[in-house]
Amino acid sequence: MTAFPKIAKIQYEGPKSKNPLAFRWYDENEVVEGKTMRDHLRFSVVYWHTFRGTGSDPFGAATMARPWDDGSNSVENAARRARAAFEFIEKLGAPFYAFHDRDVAPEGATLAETNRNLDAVVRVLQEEQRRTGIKLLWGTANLFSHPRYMHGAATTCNADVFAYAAAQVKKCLEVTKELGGGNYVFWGGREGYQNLLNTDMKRELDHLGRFLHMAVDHARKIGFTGQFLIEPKPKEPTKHQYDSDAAACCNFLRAYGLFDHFKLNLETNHATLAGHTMMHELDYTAGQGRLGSIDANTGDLLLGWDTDQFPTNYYLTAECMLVILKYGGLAPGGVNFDAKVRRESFEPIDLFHAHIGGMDAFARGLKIAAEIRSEGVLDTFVRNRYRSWDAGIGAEIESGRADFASLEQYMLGKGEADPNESGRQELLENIFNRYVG
Ligand code: XLS
Ligand code: NI
Ligand code: NI
Repeated sequence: MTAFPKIAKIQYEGPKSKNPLAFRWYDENEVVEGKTMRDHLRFSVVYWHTFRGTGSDPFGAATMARPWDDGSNSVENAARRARAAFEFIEKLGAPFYAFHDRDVAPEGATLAETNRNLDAVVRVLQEEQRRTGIKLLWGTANLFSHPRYMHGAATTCNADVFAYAAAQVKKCLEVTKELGGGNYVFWGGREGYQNLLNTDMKRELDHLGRFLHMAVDHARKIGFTGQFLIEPKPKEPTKHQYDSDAAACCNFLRAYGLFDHFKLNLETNHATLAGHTMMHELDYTAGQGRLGSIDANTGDLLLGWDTDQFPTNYYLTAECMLVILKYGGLAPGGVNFDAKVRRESFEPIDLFHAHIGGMDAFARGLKIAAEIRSEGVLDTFVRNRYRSWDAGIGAEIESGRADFASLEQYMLGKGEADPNESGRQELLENIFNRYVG
């Protein structure tokens, strides 16, 4: 049985191609800045949207046509779906995938039964990984769908639910290790609050810190050496998510002694929900030495929630790649398409169109960013803009040799600061356009 009988392996055909089932920019073997596109971008397909997304929304039922999926909760159906997923990822030519424990295998009546279901599907995943060479970018536990998690998981008011979540993450960590996952992600799920009148925020944050320390300890115990990642998001499903943005995550990690154990998995639509650009979140995080991986998607300017659309905008991808290249890449992280097709795009072929578009947009962004870097116009401008710090008073301040008194002395002698120069924003935007156009 094949899930996508009419589709052959997607090939690179170059920018002039009009074939909707070919890459125009993503040539996995093309070398950019000394590395292949495949190694720069490390594309990953998400299991949850791509193979579990039904197209249902608060106003209507499922729309997706997925002929390989009988809609049942059986382990057999889960196994068949896993094989379809690997056929898709293989034909697409993405080297990685990512999953939540509960989207690969069905929840059972008890934790033990659920774990058995997961083990059964993990065997299929293992087989398919071996057959195709596709690797697991990251695993994660779904600690938000089941009603038991209504008040959160690590930050719930119900200690039993915390214990359940711990058991679930323990198992998911072990499975991620078994499958050779390079990373393990914690997205905050329902870790946050709807109303402070019923919430002990300090206690909840302390519990989250405790939970993540337990995860670090268990990873050490079982010899899991993958990278732990936290994924910031400011709202949805709760009004205020604790991991609201990159800065909040870094502060939380520092406050709870977890900074060295975690990096961040940044998602474009989460950045914009937080009132930031993705470039801001990337630049801030990388500057803190905490850039781990990205969830590639985009939001809609007119909608205020996580619409998780596929990225197609070259400006966005070029901005992302500029920061990623500047800080030396994402490995062992990658570019993970945490994105879903619209509910009106219900045919299996739409999954190909969506991913091909996203991969091409990032490949194009990579090339634009590399060209900008090779010509160095922006770098030169920025370096020159800060030249007052390279010598004289600036160097004294940066090296810690200056204090308020010495700076007062300096300024009393000089009388007035050196004049400012133009920031040239419009010129730089025009220069950026030269590369994108
Ligand atoms: C939800 C998150 C989620 C994580 C994985 O908004 O993006 O999909 O990436 O739990
Ligand atoms: Ni995500
Ligand atoms: Ni998201």
